[in-house]
Amino acid sequence: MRRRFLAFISSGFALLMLVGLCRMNGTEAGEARVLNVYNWSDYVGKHTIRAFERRFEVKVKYDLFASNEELLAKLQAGAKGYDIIVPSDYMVRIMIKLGLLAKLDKSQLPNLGNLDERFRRLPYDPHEEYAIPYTWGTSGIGVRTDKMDAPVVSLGSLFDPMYRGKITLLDDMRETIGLALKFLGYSVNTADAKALGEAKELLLRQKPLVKAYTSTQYRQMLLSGDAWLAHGWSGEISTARRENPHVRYIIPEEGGVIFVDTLAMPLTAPHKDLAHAFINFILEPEVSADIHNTILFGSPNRAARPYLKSPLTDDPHLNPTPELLARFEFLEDLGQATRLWTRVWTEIKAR
Ligand code: N2P
Repeated sequence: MRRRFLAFISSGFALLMLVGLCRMNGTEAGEARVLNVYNWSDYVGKHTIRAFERRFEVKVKYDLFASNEELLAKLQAGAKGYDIIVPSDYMVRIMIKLGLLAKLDKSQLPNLGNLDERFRRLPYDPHEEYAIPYTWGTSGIGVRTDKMDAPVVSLGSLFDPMYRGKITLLDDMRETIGLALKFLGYSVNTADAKALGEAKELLLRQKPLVKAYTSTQYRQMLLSGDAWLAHGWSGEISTARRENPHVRYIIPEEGGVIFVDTLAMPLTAPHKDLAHAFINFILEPEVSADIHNTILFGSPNRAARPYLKSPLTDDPHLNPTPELLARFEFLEDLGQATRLWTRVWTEIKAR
């Protein structure tokens, strides 16, 4: 009995020693088993997360945001658990300015060379210190072609009383005020109070036609027929076409917003080594191609190109000509004008 007890005690002791050793070996052994990813919805490949978990024997925890402003607010409110976040170009610049991002250790990112040169050292992060391009895309219009008498070519359709109750707009200050500005012939980055006033009036007049301001439901609403015209993002709308060929993503003749979304690490990321492993994994050609063939947003990865398939490779609205691209603008940090924009947006949403 006593011997059994001693054996029990000593095996317990051995266990405690082991746990202690793991702890002493750095938090890694004990904690690095989890990677916390904060991403947009439907923004990863079918197999990406499972494949990463298996290869690195870790668990990925996944959380979703629906706009860059939501992501920023979350970090500013002190959220500390995230290892990987996915801010767009202009938001990377803002986050760098606010000191919210950690510098990347490029020695842990040997696959960086797979990126297309055109996506290296972009203006929002000129030394490629903080953010690695993940996708690119545009915002335009999702159309239920079977409900239209004529092809939709202009943003004007979103303001047409004929489609009352069948229109959705993104629940996104920059995108939706940007859309109104574009329609009026202004820049999506204007700080001009008069231009913003006109955009506000236009959006308020349009409001009775709008079924919903949503960045997450419009795909489903197009499919169900609750929406016939949806302001939304290129890849996301294009994926709806797989389920219903009457759904089509179109680039309006006025142009719109073009973006590069990135993988970045908050300064407070608890598992930075694992975060690097994740970014490097995503940069692998076949992993990357699986993501893009799934979500239908553009790929910045040159080495993945041979694995990309239709419609990503041949849909003209996912591969706009340089002439069409010239009508698109990247969003910029609005600086001081952010407050004016926020006020306008609050008024539009509140009324
Ligand atoms: C996809 C969201 C697209 C991100 N669900 C736009 N920056």
